[in-house]
Amino acid sequence: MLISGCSTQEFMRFGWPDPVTVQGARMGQFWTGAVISALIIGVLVWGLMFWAFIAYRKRKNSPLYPKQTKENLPLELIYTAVPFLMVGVLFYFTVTTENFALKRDPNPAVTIDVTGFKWNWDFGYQGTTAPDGQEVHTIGSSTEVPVLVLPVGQIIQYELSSRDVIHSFWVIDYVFKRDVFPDPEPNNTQNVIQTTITRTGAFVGRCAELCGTYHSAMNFEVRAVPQDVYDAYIGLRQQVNPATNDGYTAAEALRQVQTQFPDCGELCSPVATSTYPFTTNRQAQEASQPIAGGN
Ligand SMILES: [Cu+2]
Repeated sequence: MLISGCSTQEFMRFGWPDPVTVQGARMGQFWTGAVISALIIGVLVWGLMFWAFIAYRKRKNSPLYPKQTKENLPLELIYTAVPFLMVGVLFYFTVTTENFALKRDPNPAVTIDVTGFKWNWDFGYQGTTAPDGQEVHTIGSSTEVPVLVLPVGQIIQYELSSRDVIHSFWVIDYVFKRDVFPDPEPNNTQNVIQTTITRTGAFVGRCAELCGTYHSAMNFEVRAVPQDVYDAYIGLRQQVNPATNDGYTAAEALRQVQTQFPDCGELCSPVATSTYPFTTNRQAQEASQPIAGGN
């Protein structure tokens, strides 16, 4: 265990992924606390067990049956009260962590309309106007993974809805997912979530609710960039691209941003870098990837 090469920071996460959001970090603290408390209780229980095994082991002159005892009121009260106390403490931290992760600020910096459909995602930036008069949209297709460009350090609101069946919005590095319903807010479900991303990067997102044939193709990417890069990107998306005489697509805008911010590099890649489109043509897929040993 000691030489397996974990850093202390990694070790103290006890398998929790390195979070990229404020909410994920808070949930990670709860996880670490819960594991440490469980280990303390575990050591206590194991200790008592092994002490009993050794102290009361069978000896040469042991009686056939150990002395039978019954009814110890103080002891019974303690072993009823202590588990209640432990459940209570876990319950308290569960509720406060949940409240923190689901807290909604009334004034998010960016609000995204997330629409799941069979079988991709459509991301609309509220409060923006593309040259066609509509909200700026990034829509995925079977050949292009949609890249959702977002600023770091800001409160981002996601308003989730579906055009057809139930999907699930899951960015793995957020350590959080939420189902996406065709009819928002039925049965008191809350289809609005917020996150604050703490570092730049490309984070893969997936649909986490089996929704049909090409469910596995519903990949997307969150591209968390510095505020000035985001401002340049969203500014371009609202302009006409002189090269095409049409609004800038997400890829065209990213390529343009890459020239404005030479340091941005891979972070401003016009295509997704954390995942890739799936081949949806089954025959072509079989032809290009013959199954080993099969025919
Ligand atoms: Cu789906």
